[in-house]
Amino acid sequence: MSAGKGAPKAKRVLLTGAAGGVGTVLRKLLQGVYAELRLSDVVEPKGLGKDEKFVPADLADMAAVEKIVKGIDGIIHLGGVSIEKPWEMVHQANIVGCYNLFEAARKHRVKRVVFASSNHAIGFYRRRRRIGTDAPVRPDSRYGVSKAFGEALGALYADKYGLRVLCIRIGNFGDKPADLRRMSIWISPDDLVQLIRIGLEHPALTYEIVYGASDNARSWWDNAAAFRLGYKPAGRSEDHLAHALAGQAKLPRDPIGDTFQGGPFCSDEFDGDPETRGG
Ligand code: 15L
Repeated sequence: MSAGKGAPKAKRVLLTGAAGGVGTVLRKLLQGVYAELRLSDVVEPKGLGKDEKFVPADLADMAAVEKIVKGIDGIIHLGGVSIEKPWEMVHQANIVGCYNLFEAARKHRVKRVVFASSNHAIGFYRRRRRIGTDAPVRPDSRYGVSKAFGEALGALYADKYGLRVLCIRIGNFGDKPADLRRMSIWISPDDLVQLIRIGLEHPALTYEIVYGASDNARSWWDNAAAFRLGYKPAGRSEDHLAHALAGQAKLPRDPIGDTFQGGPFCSDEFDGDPETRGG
């Protein structure tokens, strides 16, 4: 299927986490693509245009979540905490919040959810491993566990309640890869939009996990599931190697982080034996 410009504009789409780093870029790239793009977050996004619709909601508040989901066909769920945090914060935003989102979607007959999962659901695999989306999760943080939870919840709501769900294990989103780890996991904004549109529009999608990665020569991941759905990444991290090397030179030494795909998320709080731990 073509996920390019000019595809159907009939859908009413909700973007959660609209005020965050990824949401701020996506909200601009998705303008005019769908009939409605409803934005939500706990705080109002900066520079909101007159024609942009924003409805605030705390994901941990089910009544508020039901309100933002009402009348929507498809959800891009970026909301929640996006890095490692104390358990209480991860629990409220990414466990309770994610449950509320899927449950409200079911109640209000939303057809599709694109769930922003993360490479940190599989961060404890070694860098020498090449893994597909069928490898067991290997979270590197409480945050990574919450993303694995979201993927599992998505499978339940797809298999039991007929929702169409795409989980995108986003690597690192940005204009350029910031360091050597990101050379392997980088995704350009346009490539992420392509994957999101596959999630919102592909006629054969039921439930799938894909890697949110551009065409990276150093990738650790087999993204066959995305390619089967027609994904054709255009970004190539090798084109930005000089930028990544410059960023890498500024980083502190991190031998544990450098062993595993999740990098600093793995070395943070690490209290084990890197020889025998991880996948
Ligand atoms: C993520 O999941 C985070 O949301 C983002 O802030 C980056 O840390 C990214 O992973 C990464 O691994 O670079």
